Amino acid sequence: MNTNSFAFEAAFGTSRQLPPSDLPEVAFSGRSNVGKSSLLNCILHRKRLARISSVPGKTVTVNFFRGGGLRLVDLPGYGYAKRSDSERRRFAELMEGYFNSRRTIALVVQLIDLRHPPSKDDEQMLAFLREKQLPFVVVLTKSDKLNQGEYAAALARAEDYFRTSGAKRLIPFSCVTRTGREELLKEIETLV
Ligand SMILES: Nc1nc2c(ncn2[C@@H]2O[C@H](COP(=O)(O)OP(=O)(O)OP(=O)(O)O)[C@@H](O)[C@H]2O)c(=O)[nH]1
Ligand SMILES: [Mg+2]
Repeated sequence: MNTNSFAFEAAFGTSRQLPPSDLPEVAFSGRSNVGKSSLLNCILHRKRLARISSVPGKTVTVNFFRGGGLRLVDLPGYGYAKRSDSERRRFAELMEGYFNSRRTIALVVQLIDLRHPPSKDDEQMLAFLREKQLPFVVVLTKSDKLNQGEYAAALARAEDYFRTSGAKRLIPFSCVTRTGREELLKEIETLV
């Protein structure tokens, strides 16, 4: 897959604006600040294609990146406590609208911070993916933040937790060391 061919396509703030899905889509989902936009930049070898921030709640629209016969979809993160009620409602509407609008979702990449057990919101999202029978992989982010011993323990805990989750694959990942990049790209390439 030629990752240089990807370019920003469009951003949508409400689900009604979403155009019909005319390409297989890979959606990146996860808690706010887990590293979705960073991961997109990392796999596409681009520094600032998707905007990132150390402050949670950076991505507030559904963002489409198109290339290689695919569309990569950067979703706003869930579980950010400091959002207003109206923003929270708009987000819920946007996410539900995205997943319920009969799109060709070839794969959901569900991001979970390797350092922490899945949150209530993560569990809800995983249940939703199973219920909708969407194919998904779990990417365990920020693996560079753990030392060897912590890494081994966290991975063992995650393998145990996700064994029965329905995930096709569990991929430890870091956008600092690029761990997991090739494995995730391979998984995406098999879709086209
Ligand atoms: N050390 C380390 N930091 C990371 C990694 N991935 C992301 N980060 C940092 O985590 C913060 C959040 O990253 P984003 O990519 O903006 O997270 P997001 O999931 O897109 O967040 P929202 O847009 O709010 O949903 C930034 O400060 C990143 O630099 C990683 O693999 N390792
Ligand atoms: Mg983001």
